[in-house]
Amino acid sequence: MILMRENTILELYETMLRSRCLEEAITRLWEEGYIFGEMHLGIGEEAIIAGVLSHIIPGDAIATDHRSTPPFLMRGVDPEVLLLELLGHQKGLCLGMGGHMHLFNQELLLTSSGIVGSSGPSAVGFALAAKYRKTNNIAVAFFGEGAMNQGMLLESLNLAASMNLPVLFVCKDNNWAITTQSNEVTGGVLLDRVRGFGIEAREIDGSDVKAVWQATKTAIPRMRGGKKSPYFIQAHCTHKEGHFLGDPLLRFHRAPKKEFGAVTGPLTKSVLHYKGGRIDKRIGSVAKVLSLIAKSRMQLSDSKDPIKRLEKDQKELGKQFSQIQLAIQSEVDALVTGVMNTLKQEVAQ
Ligand SMILES: Cc1ncc(C[n+]2csc(CCOP(=O)(O)OP(=O)(O)O)c2C)c(N)n1
Ligand SMILES: [Mg+2]
Repeated sequence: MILMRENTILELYETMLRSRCLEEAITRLWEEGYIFGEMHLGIGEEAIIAGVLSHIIPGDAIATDHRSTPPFLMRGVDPEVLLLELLGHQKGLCLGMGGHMHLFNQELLLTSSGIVGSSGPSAVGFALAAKYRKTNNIAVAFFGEGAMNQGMLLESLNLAASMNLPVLFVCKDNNWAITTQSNEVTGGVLLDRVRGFGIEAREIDGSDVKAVWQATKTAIPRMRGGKKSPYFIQAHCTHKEGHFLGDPLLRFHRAPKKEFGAVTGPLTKSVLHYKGGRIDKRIGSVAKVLSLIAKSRMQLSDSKDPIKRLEKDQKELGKQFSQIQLAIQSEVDALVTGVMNTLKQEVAQ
């Protein structure tokens, strides 16, 4: 194990917390109706993004999925420009047309897409360019475990292996793909699948930022070296907001009385409807929905929260953590107030 300096731990904490506070502010803006459409947050995966990106150097490329706010923020995109993008403003990162999912930054070689699995081909392209240009840069692909069943991601693993491309594949495994539990739709063992391509792979606890930092610190120098080769990390995590903000599975746990009728009404109707499948099948489906709601509860637990985990693991840094909390919260508050005031003035003009 490589020794971690106290400063590194504090920097990782600050990076994760800035992302968390910004996404909590985004949650409020979404709830107030300022941000339109579905909103997928990276709350719960901050340790994976922070731990990996802390080893990135200029010229490295990052391709990410629909949970793009943490990687874009942590890679150095101005948070104001990022927030304006989510608000659909023309001064946003992609002129307000990309939303939170379809983003690009040429200077930082940073891209995101809502097409599940597409970070694989993007990262392979970036890595091929780095290889042709004979730089020591790498490309990182972030994706969920659901994407591991997408053909294009498997093709990317194959190409990266056969062409010796320096791609770090980072699978953020929360075991859910929207409302599907991934172990129900995934054959075999993911690491075995990856090793079948001849790619070195390891599994870590993605809620432990120190574990992610260590794993990446070990993997990346080998990828930058003479023998370019891909590497795969499977990092387990939990999304505390479920698939997206307002996730119906979690809404039930948060306000059971209020949601009871909203859930049971349509389910009862679907069982009693005069048309449809056999009654035993219908009852089976209802039981499956109810069991999914019950299982989704575990996502609400704090036990896999990477920020709380670091606070618990490094109790001796409590004082410094508190100072960082105060500073980051006021930084994000000032950012959001400033942006919203500017927008309100623009609307009033
Ligand atoms: C090619 C494609 N198929 C389906 C979808 C719909 N979709 C959006 S997110 C998602 C689940 C992705 O699961 P995972 O990759 O595990 O990421 P997570 O949301 O769990 O972080 C699906 C199926 C899509 N956006 N793109
Ligand atoms: Mg998933």
